[in-house]
Amino acid sequence: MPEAVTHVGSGKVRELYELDDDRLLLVASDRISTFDVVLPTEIPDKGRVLTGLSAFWFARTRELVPNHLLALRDDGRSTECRRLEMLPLECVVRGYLTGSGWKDYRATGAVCGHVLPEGLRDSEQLPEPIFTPSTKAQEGHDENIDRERAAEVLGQERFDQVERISLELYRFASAYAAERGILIADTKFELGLDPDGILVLGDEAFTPDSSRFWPADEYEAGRAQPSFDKQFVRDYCETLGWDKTPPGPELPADVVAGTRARYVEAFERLTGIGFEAYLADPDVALA
Ligand code: PZK
Repeated sequence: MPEAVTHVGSGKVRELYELDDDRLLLVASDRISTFDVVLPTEIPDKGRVLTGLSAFWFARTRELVPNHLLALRDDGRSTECRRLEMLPLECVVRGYLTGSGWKDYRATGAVCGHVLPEGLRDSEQLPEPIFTPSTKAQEGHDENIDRERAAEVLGQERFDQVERISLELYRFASAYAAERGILIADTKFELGLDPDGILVLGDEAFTPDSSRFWPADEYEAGRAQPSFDKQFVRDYCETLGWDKTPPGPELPADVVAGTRARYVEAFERLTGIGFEAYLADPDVALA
């Protein structure tokens, strides 16, 4: 008899269920989005790769900040989590200038109130990583907010703590990943409070869906970087002349296989764990 669970939320490619008053179940599907559109074709095991990676990072950052992970289920794609009071903003850290950061910099010379040196190029590494929070949009894109506004929303003391922890997490994971050939250009976390008011890391952490992963050996400032995980999908979509509005195109088998292989490669490089070993026993990601 399956347990009765209430669906409490959907992300683009994940679902959230209530297990009881204190616990949620976060389930990562094999769906993939590109250009902000979820495609009709799934990437087999993508949800397991992302869940395993996130669990790996949670286990390795628990001394920096506690996290919501309670248990990994045997299916490899579902995690039981502590229910938190989530902060009303997205915690973004950027180590490289890309996406909306690059756009804001070109327009204003600053990103979320961080005034940056002149003359930085597309995808260039920043002198120091910066904390660039954004609002949680109900639909559409999150909007960058400056640090003054974020400090108003959270209170100065909590803001300072959130910024410090976000930067520590990014520095730890980006250094670790860079040694394994993957640049984490930027990343987004969700932090929440437990019933004692302790700051806890929730959601997923340092997955290719919550971060931009770039292949280190192809990195070159001054141009857009290939995506470690989604580049085959993007390249294929560009051959179609698709206007990037829903519905998205079906993916051919070779694009699916190549993309699956890239996700598995990211998992194995970062964790040092064989993906088959993870499937046999997901708890190896926590060891
Ligand atoms: C929570 N989201 C976003 C993520 C979705 C929705 N531990 C937690 N406690 C309370 N709330 C949340 C979490 C977490 N994680 C996260 N919404 C609520 C979200 C993934 C899938 F459907």
